[in-house]
Amino acid sequence: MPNDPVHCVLLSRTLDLRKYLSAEITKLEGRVTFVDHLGGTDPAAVRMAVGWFPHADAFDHYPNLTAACSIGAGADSILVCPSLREGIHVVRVVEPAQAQMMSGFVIWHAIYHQRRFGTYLANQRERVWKRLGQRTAQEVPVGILGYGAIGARVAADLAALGFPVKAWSRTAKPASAGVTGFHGADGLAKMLGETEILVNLLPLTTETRGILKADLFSRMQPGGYLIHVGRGEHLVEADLLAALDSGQLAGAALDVFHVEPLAPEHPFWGHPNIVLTPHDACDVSLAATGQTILATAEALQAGQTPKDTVDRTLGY
Ligand code: NDP
Ligand code: OXD
Repeated sequence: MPNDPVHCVLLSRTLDLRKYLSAEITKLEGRVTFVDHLGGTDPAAVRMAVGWFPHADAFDHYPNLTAACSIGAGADSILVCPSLREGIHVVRVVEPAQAQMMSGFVIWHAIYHQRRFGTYLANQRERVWKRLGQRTAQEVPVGILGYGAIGARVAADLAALGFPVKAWSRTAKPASAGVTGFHGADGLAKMLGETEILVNLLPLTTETRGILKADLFSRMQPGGYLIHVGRGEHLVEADLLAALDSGQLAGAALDVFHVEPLAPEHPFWGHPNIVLTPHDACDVSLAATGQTILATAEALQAGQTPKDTVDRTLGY
């Protein structure tokens, strides 16, 4: 006997999820029934949600909801929702293809810094013919904050290109080719002292909010470069501007911001040493999101904990 479709409510105050997920909603018909928030469906029939920045009281409306899927790798936009009660499984999307795309994005910025493309672009605008000198990848040490699904791929790819790579995680990791692992506060201090390019791939949690600040920048090698693709709230924006002004950092690549979209008057836009992108390093594919939603619905029907459920006590 096939199971009845699982009712899944779409919860977002920033995105039209019905439009965003339309192809997957059609594909999953018969297995998952998608309903709109406060759209007239019996709230007691709703078993799960798919969400991205849900309204503050969203979960209060659905007494039998036991799982909420993010549409991204990070689940922080759901975890911070005040109405998310105990016992709701929060699920994120883990997709190797996203890790590969993120890696390409980080590599581009690492080489931009190593080969001084920012200066070449500025010189071109002024018609200046000037050779700037060359450094091999081996001369440019990289530190990665976050050695998880994405950080591990980025670390391995940068190491394969010849960069000396160090990666920092919460728990100790086994040694792996070309990448030295660090963990804990001492590990971070040690890694930073040997880091010129710092890549942020941490999840946003109570422990990591505001981690990119003056003290951290001051412990990196002078003239360093920040590649920030985690979450906007990891960064103390004024501290970044001060580190760029003092030359402690030579530049920064920023993909995520406290407030998105970034306000037109924000100083980051016009800064000569910042390259910014609109939270576009790499989305998970819609197909992967659809698979996560379906797998979560099937787990609920089987009475199991969904795959890729985050640890709510750790916040990722
Ligand atoms: P994972 O959960 O797989 O990895 C997280 C890593 O961070 C783990 O290595 C974990 O350590 C480490 N970590 C967490 N907390 C701490 C801490 N307090 N101290 C030290 N290390 C810590 O996440 P993903 O790799 O899949 O994604 C990382 C983040 O990247 C996402 O949460 C999201 O914010 C961001 N992202 C941004 C995108 C963009 O377009 N800009 C796209 C996709 C993701 P341990 O291994 O010990 O658990
Ligand atoms: C994600 C993102 O978390 O796109 O996947 O930021």
